[in-house]
Amino acid sequence: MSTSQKIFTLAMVRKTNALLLGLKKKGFGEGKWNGFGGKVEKDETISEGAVRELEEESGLVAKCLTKIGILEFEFVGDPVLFEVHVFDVTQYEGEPVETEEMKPQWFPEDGIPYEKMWPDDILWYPLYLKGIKFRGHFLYQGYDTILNYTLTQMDHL
Ligand code: 6OG
Repeated sequence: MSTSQKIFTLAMVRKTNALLLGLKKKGFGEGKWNGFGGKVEKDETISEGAVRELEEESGLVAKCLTKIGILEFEFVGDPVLFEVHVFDVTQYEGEPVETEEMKPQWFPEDGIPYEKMWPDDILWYPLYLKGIKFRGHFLYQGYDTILNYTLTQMDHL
């Protein structure tokens, strides 16, 4: 079976002991809290895509980004492999605003709403929160069940 790959970004915004998540109001992942991101366009780098999507979805302008993880998602019956590049946004300008796509809200690090998030998040957030880089591969059946996965700590990405 031929597979195609789609490249996505996911920007994680953090301040002391709190994490900014957005409630996705429409489209893929609707109703779930997540970081901010989307599909990388043909004419931009992955980092440029991460900056653009963060601004479109939250109003924040990233000033410093660090790549912290790469996540691959496969869905049973779907030949598309999703590759999501995860960035830690350590400096930004602006205040979060609600947009057409996302409703932003700060959550304390010990109050992350995992039950209303993609089920992979509870697996890799502990690494992210500790500052450990990672690479993961997840096989989903539907949008709620992970059939199997691998998650590896990385020195470099
Ligand atoms: P748009 O449809 O908004 O891009 N994304 C996922 N994030 C997590 N945490 N887990 C998943 O498990 C995900 N699948 C996709 C990538 C979709 C946004 O959602 C992320 C993008 O930031 C399956 O353009």
